Amino acid sequence: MLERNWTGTSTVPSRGLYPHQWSWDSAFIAIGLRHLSPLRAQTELETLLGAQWGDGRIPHIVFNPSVPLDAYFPSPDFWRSSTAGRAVGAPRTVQTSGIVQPPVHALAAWLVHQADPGLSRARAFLPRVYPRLAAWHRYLLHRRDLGGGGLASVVHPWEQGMDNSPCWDAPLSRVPPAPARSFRRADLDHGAPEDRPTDLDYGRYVRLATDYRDRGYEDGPDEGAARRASVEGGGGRRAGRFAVEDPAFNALLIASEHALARIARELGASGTARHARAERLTAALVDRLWDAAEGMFFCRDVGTGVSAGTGTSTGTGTGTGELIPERAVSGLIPLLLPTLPRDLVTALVRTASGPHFGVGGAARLVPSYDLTGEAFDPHRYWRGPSWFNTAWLVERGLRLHGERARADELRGQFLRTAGTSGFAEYVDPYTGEPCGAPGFGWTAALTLDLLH
Ligand code: 9WN
Repeated sequence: MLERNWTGTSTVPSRGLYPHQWSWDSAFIAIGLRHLSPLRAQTELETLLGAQWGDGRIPHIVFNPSVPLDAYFPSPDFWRSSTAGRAVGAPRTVQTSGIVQPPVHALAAWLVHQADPGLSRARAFLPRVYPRLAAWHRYLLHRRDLGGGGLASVVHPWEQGMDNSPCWDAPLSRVPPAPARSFRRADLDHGAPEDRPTDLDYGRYVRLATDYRDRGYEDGPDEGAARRASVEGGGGRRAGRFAVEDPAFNALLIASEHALARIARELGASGTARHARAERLTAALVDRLWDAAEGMFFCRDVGTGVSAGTGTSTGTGTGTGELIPERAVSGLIPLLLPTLPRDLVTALVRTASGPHFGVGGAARLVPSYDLTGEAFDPHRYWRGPSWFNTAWLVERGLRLHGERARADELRGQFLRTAGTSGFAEYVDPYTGEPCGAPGFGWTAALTLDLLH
């Protein structure tokens, strides 16, 4: 799979449906590739980082210029990165999207280095990627703290990577959809409509991306202005209609911050300040997104018209700056964090194996959404199906916290289901039936990782 999806400088998630380079896909793919070819794994990350913007953002798609424009929507002529994003430092020579995806990259870079430290040192891999990864985290922590509580916000469902999760239903309902006739969905040339987001979802995705592009991909005032505004009591940055603090996105940022600390140490600097920042972020994550009664993390809605909440109570979720009471796999992923308080670990493990997710019981892998939830659909993308990258993250978290038997069980299920599904993009959480694209990059790569 990984040979077939390799383009010479990076790996596509799937030849048909996703013919370009995707940001978090590349990080997961590098984590698997390191066992096969550490050089290719390094190259995968270097290619992605080569498309980084001047303000530090790593774009969610790096377009392959030899792929026809109509092969994927939205294409480079929609994003217009090199012109619309000029003020915030979009690269001139490579075309990219203007939004981001979860920051798995520093974690991936550290794991790739560890697979072959000799090659890594000979190629000065870490000295070259470290400043870029540091700038990426700086962008997220400074430009994207839209809720004012220290966490990064996503400004589009595509940024969080779980595109049509029911978590987005309430905040997205504030977004008027772009007219269906204003764009053509190339995804439906490859995927079954009942496995994909709806046309109404797409209308809203297009509206949000168009508005962001038309604002020149600006995220808000500079740091000095933000500080002045907060001293004057006006809040910090400028959140748009859609702005959400997501537990998985922030947990991956924290895990990557710990990895950056290790990279700094390897390069002869001190990692202490970074570990300390990761600790502060863990505390902010717990303070802002943990729901003790539900035993899991939720998203917080901080979009326009929504004042940044400070408490942890669950509200109705729409327009109030409160938690969005939808149980999704994203809320289990902070299990990955090394310094999560023990009582939260215990509660998360209980929630994962209980009726809502059925991990190790009724479900295969980890369903993307609450099995008992009203919006649950076993085939529709991130509204129920099990995905391999999230199962890999939960497996890692279980193992880290000493839940060896549960981790072994999940690993076994992962490997069996990956094989029988033809390395599918995602599967029905009850039957394991393959859905979405076959021969999917991160499914193959993470299989390799679990085999090692
Ligand atoms: C939009 C590439 C990407 C993944 C996302 C997944 C899907 C794209 C789409 O495919 O999103 O970015 O066109 O649906 O949801 O997680 O990175 O594999």
